[in-house]
Amino acid sequence: MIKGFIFDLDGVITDTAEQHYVAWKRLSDENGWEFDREVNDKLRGISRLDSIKVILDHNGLTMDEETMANLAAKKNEKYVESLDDITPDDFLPGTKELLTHLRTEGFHVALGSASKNASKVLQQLNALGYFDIIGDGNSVTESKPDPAIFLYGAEKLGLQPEECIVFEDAESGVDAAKAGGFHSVGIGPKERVGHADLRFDTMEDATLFEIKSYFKDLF
Ligand code: B16
Ligand code: MG
Repeated sequence: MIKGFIFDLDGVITDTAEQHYVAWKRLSDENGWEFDREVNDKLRGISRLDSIKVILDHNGLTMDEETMANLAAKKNEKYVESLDDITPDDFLPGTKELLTHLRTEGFHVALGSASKNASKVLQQLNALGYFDIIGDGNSVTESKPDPAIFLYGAEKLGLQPEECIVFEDAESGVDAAKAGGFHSVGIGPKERVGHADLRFDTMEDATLFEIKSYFKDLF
């Protein structure tokens, strides 16, 4: 029986990938590293520290943990500055409607994001009221594809993984949902999230009607 939903943030609730891109690009330019949108797409859903490791690896560079942490902190300063520009108009199309529908029908809802800035983003969107629990990069130490963040959300909601559907736009996020025993909905192309139980191209397609029709034996 489905009683709860756990949503990833970037790529599901709103699209902060562009702000992440601009901040990493500025840091890369300052340091003479090569960084483009293709590399940025590999950072989808992975933690800040894992992201800098991907960028350094792409440039054939290695650094000690402290230097990497300092550089990642610099990127974060740039990223956080840009979050002030997010407004309640920046929900991905369809997302607000789904969250409202879930509230009306009395489902439990949690956030399960890798971002340490998730609360700030939800605040800017005026979206905090849609969530019973905020699970973010500060809640657990293990990153996706480890299921820790989703297990945290389910536990705080008082639910078992099999009672929850996870929404994810990242390959590692769908891997994490599956590893934790959750039902999964992938948002994005088949090549990225085709391994989810159910996949939609966009959040606009992901209506509660469609979800209930697919998981009909679980509602
Ligand atoms: P921060 P999600 C992820 O968000 C982003 O997709 C990823 O690009 C970012 O590195 C990660 O959050 C950490 O974000 O630097 O703000 O802690 O998709 O898990 O909501
Ligand atoms: Mg995401």
